[in-house]
Amino acid sequence: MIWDHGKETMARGDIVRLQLERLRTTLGRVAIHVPFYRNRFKDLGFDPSTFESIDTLRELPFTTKQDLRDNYPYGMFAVPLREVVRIHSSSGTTGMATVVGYTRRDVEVWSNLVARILTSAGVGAEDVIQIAFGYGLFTGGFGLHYGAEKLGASVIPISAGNTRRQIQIMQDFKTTALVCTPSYALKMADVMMDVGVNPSGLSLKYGLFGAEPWSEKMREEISDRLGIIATDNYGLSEVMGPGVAGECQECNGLHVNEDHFLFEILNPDTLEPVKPGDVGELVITTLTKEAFPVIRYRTRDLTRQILEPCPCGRTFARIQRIMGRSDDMLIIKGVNVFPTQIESVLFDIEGTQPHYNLIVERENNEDKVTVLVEVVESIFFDQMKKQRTMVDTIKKRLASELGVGVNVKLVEERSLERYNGKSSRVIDKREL
Ligand code: DLL
Repeated sequence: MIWDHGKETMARGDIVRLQLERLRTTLGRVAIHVPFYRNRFKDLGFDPSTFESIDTLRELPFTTKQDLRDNYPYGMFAVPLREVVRIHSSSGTTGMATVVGYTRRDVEVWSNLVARILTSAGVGAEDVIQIAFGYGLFTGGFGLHYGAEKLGASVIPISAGNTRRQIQIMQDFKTTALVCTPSYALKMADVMMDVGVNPSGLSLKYGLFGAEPWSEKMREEISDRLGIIATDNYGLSEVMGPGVAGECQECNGLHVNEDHFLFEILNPDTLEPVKPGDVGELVITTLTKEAFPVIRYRTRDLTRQILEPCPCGRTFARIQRIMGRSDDMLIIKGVNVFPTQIESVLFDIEGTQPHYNLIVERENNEDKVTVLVEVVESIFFDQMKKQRTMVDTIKKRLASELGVGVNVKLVEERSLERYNGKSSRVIDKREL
């Protein structure tokens, strides 16, 4: 099923034409209504009414999180507050939060885009969707909620936390689709085991997970343990929230809603486009947002475009799952490492649990990483020799996969923190 067949299967030429038309309108609107953009355009001598080709966008400057902070709270809004019907805020995990607004039409578009993502993940009007994202300033709860209602599904707005109750409700209300962060899904699987609930006795069929980076191995783990099709969906508050991109049931990359967002993938150092298919930073321009349009917003998220057409029939370009944020990248002896790469290796080693922390310290101007990984009881309480063999195995596998060595420490099952929302597995002890 495709939610918006007319749009989601458009021919490339039509997509580009629509993008150009919408881009021209957006540039014109921000030039009139947002002093930040008006001044920038003036300094550049750029007149949006002469905008003829999408390539020209590259001549415009980026919008960064700092720009949004400098204009806190409402300086980047393109409409008066009278027209704003909703306000959300980014999670502020990397500093001061930013504030975003939506007009009634923005909320309508948002709901439709999330309905697309739910549909592409296999969910329909007959489904019972348990939304275990936080409701509040975070866009996850309300974003998915409005999309699920638009779809006509039965929505359980349970929000995050109180895991035993989540499981009880899942049983009683016969939830068919679970929506939360991947780390929370894993926690639910653990708690199900604790309380003796067998996931195969539940009605769950689908899991839509997002809001944080996760690996392919983690997808396998969640799918196997909960017996569901687990799909990835991506978004960010500054651009809209969830609904920017989502996977179809091919589970091989996320379709970007290209009729509403123009994406570029750039080399984060040179800020030039990468070669098609190469990894780079995602930069997004909104094409239809009324209250909070952004031009060339630097997401800091790293991904690559998947160039092959998707068998599902959707023509919107696909991006690979987000590897991580450029700010989360560790540089160990000059080698770039993402936490999700470490996760993939750990998930593959028998005896480890899919729970880990990375402690990052700085020694002689280099990052030093210690991986704390939970191991099953039988290993943790076993003789030293077995433990040492396990540490060696993990170290070797990590070294061969990452191309650089890290320290490894085994910890007892269930000793590391579990997360209801976005996980924070990196414990940064560097004084930068
Ligand atoms: O996390 C929006 C969202 C809610 C997306 C629910 C999907 C589902 P923020 O709190 O502003 O918004 O955080 C945005 O989270 O720049 C990425 O670094 C990360 N992120 C979001 N989705 C994914 C994903 C929401 N599927 C930031 N994979 C983004 C990896 C993700 N990282």
